[in-house]
Amino acid sequence: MNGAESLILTALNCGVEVCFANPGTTEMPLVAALDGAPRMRAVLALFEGVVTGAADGYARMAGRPALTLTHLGPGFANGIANLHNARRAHSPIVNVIGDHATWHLKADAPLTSDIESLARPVSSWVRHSGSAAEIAVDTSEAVAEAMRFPGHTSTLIVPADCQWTEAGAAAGPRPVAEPAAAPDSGVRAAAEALRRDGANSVLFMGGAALRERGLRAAARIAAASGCRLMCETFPARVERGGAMPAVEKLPYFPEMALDALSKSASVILAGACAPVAFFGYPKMPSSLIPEGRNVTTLATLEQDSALALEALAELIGAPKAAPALAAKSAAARPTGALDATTIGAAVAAAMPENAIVMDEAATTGLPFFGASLSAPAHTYLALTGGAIGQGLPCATGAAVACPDRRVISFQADGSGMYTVQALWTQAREGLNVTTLLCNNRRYRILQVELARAGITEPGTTARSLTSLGNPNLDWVALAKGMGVPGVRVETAEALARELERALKEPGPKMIEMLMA
Ligand SMILES: Cc1ncc(C[n+]2csc(CCOP(=O)(O)OP(=O)(O)O)c2C)c(N)n1
Repeated sequence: MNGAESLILTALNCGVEVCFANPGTTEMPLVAALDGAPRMRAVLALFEGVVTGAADGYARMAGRPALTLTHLGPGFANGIANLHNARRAHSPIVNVIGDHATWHLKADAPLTSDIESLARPVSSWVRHSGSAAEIAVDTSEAVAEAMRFPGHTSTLIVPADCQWTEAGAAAGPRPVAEPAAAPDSGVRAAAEALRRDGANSVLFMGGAALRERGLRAAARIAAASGCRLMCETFPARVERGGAMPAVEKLPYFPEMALDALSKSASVILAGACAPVAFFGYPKMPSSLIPEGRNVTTLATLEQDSALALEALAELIGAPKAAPALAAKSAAARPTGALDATTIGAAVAAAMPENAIVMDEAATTGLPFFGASLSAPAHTYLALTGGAIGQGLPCATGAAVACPDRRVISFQADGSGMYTVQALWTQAREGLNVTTLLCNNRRYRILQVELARAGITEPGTTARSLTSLGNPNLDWVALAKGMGVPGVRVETAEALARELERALKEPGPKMIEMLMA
């Protein structure tokens, strides 16, 4: 067995079964090793941003890492933006990067670069394998580090000669520590805050608190105390709809977020950091918690927030089961032109049970989260790190992880163009992804930001730099060129009809929503 074979077999031994890849010459032994290991599903993506974004989507849904396989420094660098998003989502990922043969590095061949320096900002663990014999143990450690709660990115750099040289046997998995329990003092302090401030408090949640167990405990706490349930503006994963409790999202713009939190005397953090503004604006604070509020940490992101929420529910004597939600009337089907409100309502009304929604719909996506509360049970994924171009790849990875679930890729046009190649991977792998493309032919958020900065009459250049017209993008044609059938709609009625049809058919589909 050579080093490359020991890497793939060790990864399999550790429960890693998917490799999103865009390889080159320095990864040829690994490609050959994948050829000999059919249990490892190898998925080709035509840009490294798709490779890493797909690994993020896979990890969020599977709860375990995929491998990414990229080529030297430049190939890996193409994938960094989505690794940044994955780091913010705390997704477990194991990056494997080929490097030149050890003895060839000093020749400074054209593709030589400092791979470790590129990897470090997006990896909690980086190792350059020193020999073929070490690769198995290195791989096992990389997987264990990725699985360390709440999830991390490991990067293993493997020189080509270490891959092709004879190695020892593959390694087995290393034990992964359980998440740390939150201290009792935090539970007691949160109970005290709820006793004092009751309905004037907010339970602000992120991470594991937004999964089913945490949300059920949060609903019990809200029933007993009257507190408000809120989540991060861009959560990695939330269970929503069906029997899940009503959780509000903290608004994006700082004025609105400060206003939302100003109504409460206490903010209790569960699996989330204290919220900060996405950007600094003149005369605006970084913190989104208004001054004078009481901030209590029930559980940090690194601690078991679901367990802490259950302990808090017990301590305050909350009802044993989450109260039943008021019966929801079926959402009314919108009619007429397509805007953010009609699109949000139409999507929420058409969603099947157990769907996965990847929301990179940017400004068009805003009303959807509220509307989705009345949809059947589903999983909601957001763009966590603000680096756009994550939606189509993440939806792709989620569909690989969950072949039995329908994935709705709710996608803004400008962001979609960064990693549009993901559609080709969806077609090739036959993935059940329905892309709902919000074609507003502009970078609308940037136009909003210009207006917020007081530039109400942007000049020719500012208008040109925030417009996607001239020429207009034809998304049905783009999708068709990558093997994904598509249709264009211009009304809410047509959207509802096409979405219903697409969700019954196997394989990927593009619905281009031409907005008013
Ligand atoms: C990697 C990266 N590059 C650039 C930006 C800056 N940026 C933020 S939003 C945006 C445009 C978003 O436009 P679109 O996706 O069409 O959504 P819309 O605002 O129209 O709803 C850009 C360029 C970013 N956030 N990330």
